[in-house]
Amino acid sequence: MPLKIKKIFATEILDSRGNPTLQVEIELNNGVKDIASVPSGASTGRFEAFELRDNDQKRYAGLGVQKAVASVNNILNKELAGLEVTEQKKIDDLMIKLDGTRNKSKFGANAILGVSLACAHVAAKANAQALYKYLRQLYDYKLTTWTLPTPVVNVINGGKHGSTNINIQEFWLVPHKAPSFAEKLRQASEIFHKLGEVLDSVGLDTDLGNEGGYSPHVQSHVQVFDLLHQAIESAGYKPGVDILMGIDAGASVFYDEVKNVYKLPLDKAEFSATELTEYYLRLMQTYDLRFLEDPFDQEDWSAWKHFTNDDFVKNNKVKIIGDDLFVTNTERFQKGIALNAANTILIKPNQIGTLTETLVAITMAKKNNYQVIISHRSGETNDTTIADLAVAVNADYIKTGSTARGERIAKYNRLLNIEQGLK
Ligand code: 2PG
Ligand code: MG
Repeated sequence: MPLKIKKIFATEILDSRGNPTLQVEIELNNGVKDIASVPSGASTGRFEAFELRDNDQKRYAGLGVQKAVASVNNILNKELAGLEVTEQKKIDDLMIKLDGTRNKSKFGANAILGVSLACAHVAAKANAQALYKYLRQLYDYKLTTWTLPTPVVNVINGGKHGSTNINIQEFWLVPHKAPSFAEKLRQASEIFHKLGEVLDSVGLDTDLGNEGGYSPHVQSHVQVFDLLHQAIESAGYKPGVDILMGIDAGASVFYDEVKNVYKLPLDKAEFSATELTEYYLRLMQTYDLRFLEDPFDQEDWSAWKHFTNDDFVKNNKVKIIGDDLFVTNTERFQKGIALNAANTILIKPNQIGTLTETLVAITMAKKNNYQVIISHRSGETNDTTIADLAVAVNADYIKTGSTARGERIAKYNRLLNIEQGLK
Protein backbone atom coordinates (compact mmCIF):
# COMPACT_ATOMS: atom_id res chain seq x y z
CA MET A 1 0.00 0.00 0.00
CA PRO A 2 1.40 3.46 -0.82
CA LEU A 3 2.26 5.59 2.17
CA LYS A 4 1.97 9.21 1.11
CA ILE A 5 2.95 12.23 3.15
CA LYS A 6 -0.12 14.28 4.03
CA LYS A 7 1.18 16.86 6.45
CA ILE A 8 4.49 17.89 8.01
CA PHE A 9 4.32 19.98 11.13
CA ALA A 10 7.24 21.33 13.15
CA THR A 11 7.14 22.88 16.62
CA GLU A 12 9.70 24.59 18.79
CA ILE A 13 10.45 22.46 21.86
CA LEU A 14 13.28 22.56 24.43
CA ASP A 15 16.38 20.39 24.56
CA SER A 16 18.17 19.08 27.66
CA ARG A 17 19.97 22.40 28.19
CA GLY A 18 16.67 24.25 28.02
CA ASN A 19 17.44 25.68 24.58
CA PRO A 20 14.98 25.59 21.70
CA THR A 21 15.07 22.83 19.13
CA LEU A 22 12.66 21.29 16.62
CA GLN A 23 10.18 18.49 16.87
CA VAL A 24 8.72 17.39 13.56
CA GLU A 25 5.54 15.39 13.15
CA ILE A 26 4.55 13.73 9.89
CA GLU A 27 1.07 12.51 9.13
CA LEU A 28 0.41 10.07 6.29
CA ASN A 29 -2.66 9.78 4.11
CA ASN A 30 -3.75 6.72 6.07
CA GLY A 31 -3.77 8.75 9.29
CA VAL A 32 -0.59 7.27 10.82
CA LYS A 33 1.55 9.93 12.54
CA ASP A 34 4.94 9.95 14.22
CA ILE A 35 7.51 12.42 15.46
CA ALA A 36 11.26 12.96 15.64
CA SER A 37 13.27 15.70 17.33
CA VAL A 38 16.66 17.22 16.71
CA PRO A 39 19.69 17.49 19.05
CA SER A 40 22.20 20.34 19.26
CA GLY A 41 25.94 20.56 19.96
CA ALA A 42 28.00 22.94 22.12
CA SER A 43 31.47 22.12 20.83
CA THR A 44 30.33 22.33 17.25
CA GLY A 45 32.81 21.53 14.47
CA ARG A 46 33.57 24.36 12.06
CA PHE A 47 32.54 22.24 9.06
CA GLU A 48 29.20 21.01 10.34
CA ALA A 49 25.97 21.64 8.44
CA PHE A 50 24.30 24.89 9.48
CA GLU A 51 22.03 24.97 12.52
CA LEU A 52 19.55 27.76 11.86
CA ARG A 53 18.78 29.96 14.90
CA ASP A 54 16.60 33.08 14.89
CA ASN A 55 19.18 35.49 16.36
CA ASP A 56 16.27 37.42 17.84
CA GLN A 57 17.73 38.56 21.15
CA LYS A 58 14.24 39.08 22.58
CA ARG A 59 13.56 35.35 22.50
CA TYR A 60 15.71 32.69 24.16
CA ALA A 61 18.80 34.93 23.88
CA GLY A 62 18.71 34.57 20.11
CA LEU A 63 18.54 30.76 20.16
CA GLY A 64 14.91 30.40 19.02
CA VAL A 65 14.24 28.15 16.01
CA GLN A 66 11.09 29.73 14.64
CA LYS A 67 12.72 30.35 11.25
CA ALA A 68 13.59 26.66 10.94
CA VAL A 69 10.07 25.76 12.09
CA ALA A 70 8.69 28.07 9.38
CA SER A 71 10.92 26.40 6.71
CA VAL A 72 9.26 23.11 7.58
CA ASN A 73 5.67 24.33 7.93
CA ASN A 74 5.60 26.76 5.02
CA ILE A 75 7.94 25.22 2.46
CA LEU A 76 8.80 21.56 3.09
CA ASN A 77 5.23 20.75 4.09
CA LYS A 78 4.03 21.88 0.64
CA GLU A 79 6.92 20.54 -1.40
CA LEU A 80 6.93 17.03 0.09
CA ALA A 81 3.16 16.53 0.32
CA GLY A 82 2.04 13.50 -1.66
CA LEU A 83 5.50 11.88 -1.79
CA GLU A 84 5.91 8.23 -0.86
CA VAL A 85 7.39 8.37 2.64
CA THR A 86 9.47 5.20 2.23
CA GLU A 87 11.46 6.88 -0.53
CA GLN A 88 13.90 8.29 2.00
CA LYS A 89 16.68 9.05 -0.48
CA LYS A 90 14.37 10.81 -2.89
CA ILE A 91 12.95 12.96 -0.08
CA ASP A 92 16.38 13.80 1.35
CA ASP A 93 17.78 14.63 -2.09
CA LEU A 94 14.82 16.88 -2.81
CA MET A 95 15.27 18.77 0.47
CA ILE A 96 18.96 19.26 -0.31
CA LYS A 97 18.06 20.54 -3.77
CA LEU A 98 15.34 22.89 -2.52
CA ASP A 99 17.68 24.27 0.13
CA GLY A 100 20.30 24.82 -2.55
CA THR A 101 23.18 25.81 -0.25
CA ARG A 102 26.34 23.83 0.47
CA ASN A 103 25.72 23.66 4.21
CA LYS A 104 21.90 23.61 4.38
CA SER A 105 21.83 27.18 5.65
CA LYS A 106 18.66 28.23 3.86
CA PHE A 107 16.21 25.93 5.67
CA GLY A 108 18.65 24.97 8.42
CA ALA A 109 20.11 21.49 8.85
CA ASN A 110 17.99 21.28 12.01
CA ALA A 111 14.81 21.72 9.93
CA ILE A 112 15.92 19.24 7.27
CA LEU A 113 17.09 16.59 9.74
CA GLY A 114 13.83 16.80 11.70
CA VAL A 115 11.86 16.02 8.55
CA SER A 116 14.31 13.36 7.40
CA LEU A 117 14.16 11.46 10.71
CA ALA A 118 10.39 11.87 11.07
CA CYS A 119 9.96 10.24 7.62
CA ALA A 120 11.78 7.12 8.82
CA HIS A 121 9.82 7.02 12.09
CA VAL A 122 6.40 7.30 10.49
CA ALA A 123 7.30 4.89 7.67
CA ALA A 124 8.44 2.26 10.18
CA LYS A 125 5.30 2.77 12.23
CA ALA A 126 3.03 2.50 9.19
CA ASN A 127 4.79 -0.75 8.27
CA ALA A 128 4.41 -1.99 11.87
CA GLN A 129 8.17 -2.45 11.95
CA ALA A 130 10.70 -1.60 14.64
CA LEU A 131 12.70 1.45 13.58
CA TYR A 132 16.03 -0.41 13.62
CA LYS A 133 14.65 -3.03 11.24
CA TYR A 134 13.27 -0.37 8.93
CA LEU A 135 16.60 1.50 8.97
CA ARG A 136 18.43 -1.74 8.15
CA GLN A 137 16.40 -1.93 4.92
CA LEU A 138 17.39 1.62 4.02
CA TYR A 139 21.03 0.83 4.61
CA ASP A 140 22.55 -0.52 1.42
CA TYR A 141 25.38 -2.48 3.00
CA LYS A 142 24.85 -6.20 3.25
CA LEU A 143 24.51 -7.33 6.87
CA THR A 144 23.17 -10.68 7.93
CA THR A 145 23.50 -10.49 11.72
CA TRP A 146 22.37 -8.12 14.47
CA THR A 147 24.90 -6.82 16.97
CA LEU A 148 24.47 -4.30 19.76
CA PRO A 149 26.98 -1.48 20.05
CA THR A 150 29.38 -1.24 22.99
CA PRO A 151 28.64 1.93 24.97
CA VAL A 152 31.43 4.46 25.49
CA VAL A 153 30.19 6.03 28.69
CA ASN A 154 31.15 9.63 29.37
CA VAL A 155 31.40 9.85 33.16
CA ILE A 156 33.41 13.09 33.55
CA ASN A 157 32.23 16.18 31.68
CA GLY A 158 34.80 18.90 31.01
CA GLY A 159 35.42 21.55 28.37
CA LYS A 160 32.23 23.24 27.22
CA HIS A 161 30.04 20.60 28.89
CA GLY A 162 30.41 21.60 32.53
CA SER A 163 31.36 24.35 34.97
CA THR A 164 34.74 22.87 35.68
CA ASN A 165 38.42 23.56 35.16
CA ILE A 166 38.87 20.32 33.18
CA ASN A 167 39.97 21.13 29.61
CA ILE A 168 39.54 17.67 28.11
CA GLN A 169 35.87 17.48 27.20
CA GLU A 170 34.98 13.87 28.03
CA PHE A 171 36.35 10.91 29.96
CA TRP A 172 34.83 7.54 29.01
CA LEU A 173 34.58 4.11 30.49
CA VAL A 174 34.47 1.45 27.79
CA PRO A 175 33.14 -1.86 29.18
CA HIS A 176 34.30 -3.77 26.13
CA LYS A 177 34.42 -7.26 27.56
CA ALA A 178 31.03 -8.12 29.01
CA PRO A 179 28.97 -10.51 26.88
CA SER A 180 25.88 -8.36 26.27
CA PHE A 181 24.84 -4.74 26.02
CA ALA A 182 22.86 -5.06 29.24
CA GLU A 183 25.93 -6.32 31.13
CA LYS A 184 28.12 -3.59 29.69
CA LEU A 185 25.63 -0.97 30.79
CA ARG A 186 25.39 -2.53 34.25
CA GLN A 187 29.17 -2.39 34.69
CA ALA A 188 29.28 1.24 33.58
CA SER A 189 26.45 2.19 35.90
CA GLU A 190 28.07 0.46 38.88
CA ILE A 191 31.37 2.23 38.25
CA PHE A 192 29.60 5.55 37.75
CA HIS A 193 28.07 5.27 41.22
CA LYS A 194 31.42 4.25 42.73
CA LEU A 195 33.00 7.23 41.02
CA GLY A 196 30.51 9.47 42.80
CA GLU A 197 31.59 7.95 46.13
CA VAL A 198 35.28 8.32 45.27
CA LEU A 199 34.81 11.99 44.33
CA ASP A 200 32.83 12.63 47.47
CA SER A 201 35.47 10.96 49.64
CA VAL A 202 38.14 13.39 48.46
CA GLY A 203 35.87 16.42 48.79
CA LEU A 204 35.13 16.83 45.07
CA ASP A 205 31.81 17.95 43.69
CA THR A 206 29.38 15.39 42.26
CA ASP A 207 27.11 17.74 40.31
CA LEU A 208 26.44 16.63 36.76
CA GLY A 209 27.47 18.27 33.51
CA ASN A 210 25.59 18.46 30.21
CA GLU A 211 25.97 14.79 29.36
CA GLY A 212 25.27 13.40 32.82
CA GLY A 213 28.89 12.89 33.88
CA TYR A 214 30.37 14.44 37.02
CA SER A 215 31.95 17.81 36.52
CA PRO A 216 34.29 18.55 39.45
CA HIS A 217 37.17 21.00 39.84
CA VAL A 218 40.35 18.92 39.92
CA GLN A 219 44.13 19.41 40.22
CA SER A 220 45.16 17.90 36.90
CA HIS A 221 43.97 15.71 34.07
CA VAL A 222 46.08 12.88 35.47
CA GLN A 223 44.09 13.11 38.71
CA VAL A 224 40.93 12.36 36.73
CA PHE A 225 42.47 9.15 35.40
CA ASP A 226 43.52 8.17 38.93
CA LEU A 227 39.99 8.74 40.23
CA LEU A 228 38.57 6.65 37.37
CA HIS A 229 40.97 3.82 38.13
CA GLN A 230 39.95 3.89 41.79
CA ALA A 231 36.27 3.78 40.88
CA ILE A 232 36.75 0.88 38.45
CA GLU A 233 38.65 -1.10 41.07
CA SER A 234 36.26 -0.31 43.88
CA ALA A 235 33.39 -1.57 41.69
CA GLY A 236 35.28 -4.85 41.39
CA TYR A 237 36.57 -4.53 37.83
CA LYS A 238 40.08 -4.50 36.37
CA PRO A 239 41.14 -1.36 34.52
CA GLY A 240 42.66 -2.29 31.19
CA VAL A 241 41.11 -5.75 31.30
CA ASP A 242 37.37 -5.33 31.85
CA ILE A 243 37.25 -1.62 31.28
CA LEU A 244 39.19 0.51 28.83
CA MET A 245 39.39 4.30 28.98
CA GLY A 246 38.61 6.89 26.40
CA ILE A 247 38.60 10.64 25.99
CA ASP A 248 37.06 13.16 23.69
CA ALA A 249 39.76 15.80 23.92
CA GLY A 250 37.67 18.21 21.85
CA ALA A 251 41.03 19.72 20.93
CA SER A 252 39.70 22.31 18.47
CA VAL A 253 38.37 24.15 21.52
CA PHE A 254 41.79 24.46 23.20
CA TYR A 255 43.84 24.97 20.06
CA ASP A 256 45.27 28.48 19.69
CA GLU A 257 45.44 29.13 15.96
CA VAL A 258 47.53 32.26 16.24
CA LYS A 259 50.27 30.69 18.37
CA ASN A 260 49.82 27.21 16.88
CA VAL A 261 49.72 25.63 20.35
CA TYR A 262 47.33 23.49 22.35
CA LYS A 263 46.54 25.12 25.69
CA LEU A 264 45.71 23.01 28.73
CA PRO A 265 45.48 25.58 31.53
CA LEU A 266 44.62 22.85 34.05
CA ASP A 267 48.08 21.34 33.51
CA LYS A 268 49.65 24.82 33.05
CA ALA A 269 50.76 23.59 29.64
CA GLU A 270 51.02 24.95 26.12
CA PHE A 271 51.89 22.11 23.79
CA SER A 272 53.00 21.87 20.19
CA ALA A 273 51.26 19.06 18.28
CA THR A 274 54.33 16.87 18.87
CA GLU A 275 54.33 17.58 22.62
CA LEU A 276 50.59 16.89 22.79
CA THR A 277 51.18 13.57 21.01
CA GLU A 278 53.79 12.66 23.64
CA TYR A 279 51.38 13.68 26.41
CA TYR A 280 48.70 11.35 24.99
CA LEU A 281 51.21 8.53 24.59
CA ARG A 282 52.19 8.83 28.26
CA LEU A 283 48.51 8.65 29.28
CA MET A 284 47.98 5.66 26.99
CA GLN A 285 50.93 3.83 28.51
CA THR A 286 49.91 4.57 32.11
CA TYR A 287 46.11 4.36 32.06
CA ASP A 288 44.78 1.96 29.42
CA LEU A 289 43.59 4.92 27.41
CA ARG A 290 42.56 3.25 24.14
CA PHE A 291 40.01 5.65 22.61
CA LEU A 292 40.94 9.21 21.64
CA GLU A 293 38.38 11.40 19.92
CA ASP A 294 39.45 14.72 18.39
CA PRO A 295 42.97 14.61 19.86
CA PHE A 296 43.97 17.52 17.58
CA ASP A 297 42.39 20.50 15.89
CA GLN A 298 39.96 19.91 13.01
CA GLU A 299 42.50 21.24 10.48
CA ASP A 300 45.69 19.78 11.95
CA TRP A 301 45.69 16.86 9.48
CA SER A 302 49.42 16.17 9.79
CA ALA A 303 49.23 15.73 13.57
CA TRP A 304 46.32 13.28 13.14
CA LYS A 305 48.18 11.32 10.51
CA HIS A 306 51.35 11.10 12.53
CA PHE A 307 49.45 9.96 15.63
CA THR A 308 47.35 7.33 13.82
CA ASN A 309 50.51 5.81 12.40
CA ASP A 310 52.39 5.71 15.69
CA ASP A 311 53.62 2.21 16.64
CA PHE A 312 51.99 2.19 20.10
CA VAL A 313 48.67 3.24 18.59
CA LYS A 314 48.85 0.54 15.95
CA ASN A 315 50.10 -2.24 18.21
CA ASN A 316 47.46 -1.56 20.84
CA LYS A 317 44.60 -1.02 18.38
CA VAL A 318 43.97 2.43 19.84
CA LYS A 319 40.93 4.06 18.30
CA ILE A 320 41.69 7.48 16.82
CA ILE A 321 38.28 8.99 16.31
CA GLY A 322 37.34 11.83 14.00
CA ASP A 323 34.41 13.98 15.13
CA ASP A 324 35.05 17.67 14.37
CA LEU A 325 37.60 16.37 11.86
CA PHE A 326 35.05 14.51 9.69
CA VAL A 327 31.69 16.02 10.77
CA THR A 328 29.93 12.98 9.21
CA ASN A 329 30.76 14.57 5.86
CA THR A 330 31.92 12.18 3.15
CA GLU A 331 34.15 14.79 1.49
CA ARG A 332 36.13 15.37 4.65
CA PHE A 333 36.01 11.69 5.49
CA GLN A 334 37.39 10.79 2.05
CA LYS A 335 40.31 13.12 2.64
CA GLY A 336 40.94 11.49 6.03
CA ILE A 337 40.84 8.01 4.54
CA ALA A 338 43.33 9.01 1.83
CA LEU A 339 45.67 10.52 4.45
CA ASN A 340 45.20 7.68 6.94
CA ALA A 341 44.36 10.41 9.45
CA ALA A 342 42.28 8.25 11.84
CA ASN A 343 40.79 4.77 12.14
CA THR A 344 37.34 5.46 13.61
CA ILE A 345 34.55 7.88 12.72
CA LEU A 346 32.03 9.49 15.03
CA ILE A 347 28.65 9.67 13.33
CA LYS A 348 26.19 12.43 14.22
CA PRO A 349 23.16 12.79 11.93
CA ASN A 350 22.76 16.49 12.71
CA GLN A 351 26.33 17.28 11.60
CA ILE A 352 25.34 16.48 8.04
CA GLY A 353 21.57 16.98 8.12
CA THR A 354 19.88 13.99 6.46
CA LEU A 355 19.47 10.33 7.28
CA THR A 356 20.55 9.31 3.76
CA GLU A 357 23.86 11.16 3.98
CA THR A 358 24.42 9.70 7.44
CA LEU A 359 23.98 6.18 6.08
CA VAL A 360 26.35 6.90 3.18
CA ALA A 361 29.05 8.04 5.64
CA ILE A 362 28.60 4.82 7.63
CA THR A 363 28.89 2.73 4.46
CA MET A 364 32.09 4.55 3.57
CA ALA A 365 33.44 3.71 7.02
CA LYS A 366 32.67 0.01 6.67
CA LYS A 367 34.17 -0.19 3.20
CA ASN A 368 37.38 1.40 4.44
CA ASN A 369 37.72 -0.62 7.65
CA TYR A 370 36.94 2.30 9.90
CA GLN A 371 35.20 1.57 13.18
CA VAL A 372 31.88 3.37 13.72
CA ILE A 373 30.65 5.22 16.82
CA ILE A 374 27.11 6.57 16.61
CA SER A 375 26.82 9.67 18.80
CA HIS A 376 24.38 11.93 20.59
CA ARG A 377 24.91 15.69 21.00
CA SER A 378 25.46 17.50 24.28
CA GLY A 379 22.01 19.10 23.87
CA GLU A 380 19.56 16.22 23.51
CA THR A 381 15.88 15.35 23.67
CA ASN A 382 14.24 12.05 24.54
CA ASP A 383 14.36 11.06 20.86
CA THR A 384 16.03 7.64 20.59
CA THR A 385 16.69 7.41 16.85
CA ILE A 386 20.45 6.99 17.34
CA ALA A 387 19.91 3.80 19.36
CA ASP A 388 17.98 2.24 16.48
CA LEU A 389 20.49 3.58 13.98
CA ALA A 390 23.38 1.97 15.86
CA VAL A 391 21.70 -1.44 15.74
CA ALA A 392 20.55 -1.03 12.13
CA VAL A 393 24.13 -0.64 10.90
CA ASN A 394 25.82 -2.93 13.46
CA ALA A 395 27.81 0.05 14.75
CA ASP A 396 30.80 -0.89 16.86
CA TYR A 397 30.06 1.67 19.58
CA ILE A 398 27.49 4.18 20.75
CA LYS A 399 28.28 7.38 22.63
CA THR A 400 25.29 8.71 24.49
CA GLY A 401 26.52 10.12 27.78
CA SER A 402 26.78 8.78 31.29
CA THR A 403 24.32 6.49 33.02
CA ALA A 404 22.36 9.45 34.40
CA ARG A 405 19.93 12.07 33.01
CA GLY A 406 16.74 11.11 31.25
CA GLU A 407 17.69 12.15 27.73
CA ARG A 408 20.82 9.93 27.89
CA ILE A 409 19.07 7.02 29.61
CA ALA A 410 16.31 7.07 26.97
CA LYS A 411 18.84 5.81 24.41
CA TYR A 412 20.29 3.18 26.75
CA ASN A 413 16.83 1.92 27.66
CA ARG A 414 15.91 1.71 23.99
CA LEU A 415 19.00 -0.44 23.41
CA LEU A 416 18.07 -2.67 26.34
CA ASN A 417 14.63 -3.16 24.78
CA ILE A 418 16.08 -3.87 21.35
CA GLU A 419 18.51 -6.40 22.80
CA GLN A 420 15.69 -8.10 24.66
CA GLY A 421 13.60 -8.20 21.47
CA LEU A 422 16.41 -9.79 19.49
CA LYS A 423 16.84 -12.74 21.92
C1 2PG B 1 31.12 15.75 20.94
C2 2PG B 1 29.70 16.09 21.29
C3 2PG B 1 28.92 14.99 21.93
P1 2PG B 1 28.74 18.46 21.26
O1 2PG B 1 31.99 16.64 20.90
O2 2PG B 1 31.42 14.62 20.60
O3 2PG B 1 29.53 14.46 23.06
O4 2PG B 1 29.59 17.29 21.96
O5 2PG B 1 27.39 17.87 20.97
O6 2PG B 1 28.72 19.57 22.26
O7 2PG B 1 29.46 18.83 20.01
MG1 MG C 1 33.46 15.19 20.01
